[in-house]
Amino acid sequence: MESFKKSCVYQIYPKSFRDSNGDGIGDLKGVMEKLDYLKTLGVDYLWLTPFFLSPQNDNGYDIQDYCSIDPLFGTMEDLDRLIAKAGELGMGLMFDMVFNHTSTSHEWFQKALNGDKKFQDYYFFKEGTPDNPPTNWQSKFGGSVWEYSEEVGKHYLHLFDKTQADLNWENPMVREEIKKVIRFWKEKGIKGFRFDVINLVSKPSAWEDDEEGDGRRFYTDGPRIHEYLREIVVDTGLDADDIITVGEMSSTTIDHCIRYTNPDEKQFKMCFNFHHLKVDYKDGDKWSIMPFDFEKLKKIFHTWQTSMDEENGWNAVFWCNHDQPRAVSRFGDDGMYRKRTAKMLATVIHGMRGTPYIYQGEEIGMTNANFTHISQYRDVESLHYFEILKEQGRKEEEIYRVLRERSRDNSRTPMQWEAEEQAGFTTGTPWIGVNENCEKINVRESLADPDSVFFYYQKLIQLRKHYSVISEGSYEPVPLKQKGIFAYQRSWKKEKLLVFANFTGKHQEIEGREVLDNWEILLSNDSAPKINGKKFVLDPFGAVMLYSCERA
Ligand code: TEU
Ligand code: CA
Repeated sequence: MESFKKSCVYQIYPKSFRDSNGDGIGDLKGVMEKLDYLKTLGVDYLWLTPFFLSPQNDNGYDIQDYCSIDPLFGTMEDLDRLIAKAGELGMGLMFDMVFNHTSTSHEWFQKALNGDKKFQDYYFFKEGTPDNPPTNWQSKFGGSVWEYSEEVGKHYLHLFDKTQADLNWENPMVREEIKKVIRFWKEKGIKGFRFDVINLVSKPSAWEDDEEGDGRRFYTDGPRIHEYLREIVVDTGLDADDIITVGEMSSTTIDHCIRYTNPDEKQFKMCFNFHHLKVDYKDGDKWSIMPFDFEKLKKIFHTWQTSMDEENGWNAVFWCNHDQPRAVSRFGDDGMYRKRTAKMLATVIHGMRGTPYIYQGEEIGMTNANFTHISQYRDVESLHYFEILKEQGRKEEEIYRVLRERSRDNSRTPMQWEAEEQAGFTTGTPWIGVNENCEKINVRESLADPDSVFFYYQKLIQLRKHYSVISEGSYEPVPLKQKGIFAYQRSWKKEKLLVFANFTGKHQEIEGREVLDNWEILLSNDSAPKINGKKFVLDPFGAVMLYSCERA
């Protein structure tokens, strides 16, 4: 297995990837069927979002039993076979560890409800009357973070859905339970672990109202977070070189992420942050839309890339996941220039310092869902916000527009394998609708076209393995006077890499680097720009990667 700096991770949302038995729900055997496809793409790790026993209120992020497989997805035998087959093909599996909360159907929570004090201490049960919750904090999915339990006569904390109760990490017994789960999967040969909203697990000692916000400032990157993470990682041996770990960090800061990922801290190998994916939130609100702010996007990338570089931190770099709208629809043109946009965005991410992540369907340029009616949506967050926005008095038409842009279901429509009805995802009725554009956008078409988005990703993955300047190089922004161009330089020993990406639908002339004619074009997303001395022209949504190596 390659080091994580040369690796690429592919994210699978099993429910929407491939259904092997026609019940409309993707499953582990379905993943198994597509391993050769993933091998052809060239990725090193397969991150599977949770397929553990769960009531599926949040599509598996509400876990009832961490060590068994939900029958919806298959059996432990299916999983063993998948681990073995992926291993033979040189791909490791990455499992999704959801330790901020459990489902309220988890045995621990059920025992707590039955009055068992030991298990009540696994969660946060706080005094309060039904109408008077302990604090005014707001859940990430809308509404209060507190739910009153008649059985216990207290409120319990849930930062997400009310069926996702937050675990009390202050309790050492909880941390031991978590270590047991990690050891269980590690012994099965799992080489990768993703930790869901892991920077939210250290809660404050005092519970107070937040007069400025939704409460996140009290529990995000909380007081004992670094101590907890180090303890979990060291005690389970996740700091070993052959293990890859990534923390999902919600509303975090660069300083914390440096600590989360600097090897001296013995925490994670890398982390996700989401600041670059909020540049189209009007006034920071996910449910108010505006065109994305390119200058802000550029600044965020440049700042994170340089700071993590300077302090020996490491980023997971990405545009897409199962919580985000599709990047081609969001940051470019998903009509006429769809393929070019997809490749341009890929160039930006895959040239960066960090480990790139690809979300299923991104490699064929899949777009947003374009749902038009609430009955098509499945996500608990979208369903909640549909009601909340209505209560706020927003017009239905506007709410639909917001959901079309912001719903997490945009990325959860079935993977498009074929042009046929149901996109080759299932022979039955899919649990969520297939995008109508599967006729045009699908894997079969991509594999038949040597110029496809798929083969472009394949190339980018190979380049990272081949060129140390991509996997190891330092990062420096390239300032340009043109608007809408994202540019940076990577440097490693005698090698240099320059990346230019045009986020606009116009031709743009790039000028000013004297040495340009000594550069070789490694890759470009359309017709290669002709470099004329110090100048060249980038096509609409064009991107180019240039390479130079000083010879002694
Ligand atoms: O998501 C964390 C998270 O806070 C966001 O991505 C969230 O979905 C969004 O900001 C709400 O606007 C993780 C998982 O990736 C997500 O699928 C789960 O729903 C969530 O944790 C709870 O486990
Ligand atoms: Ca199935």
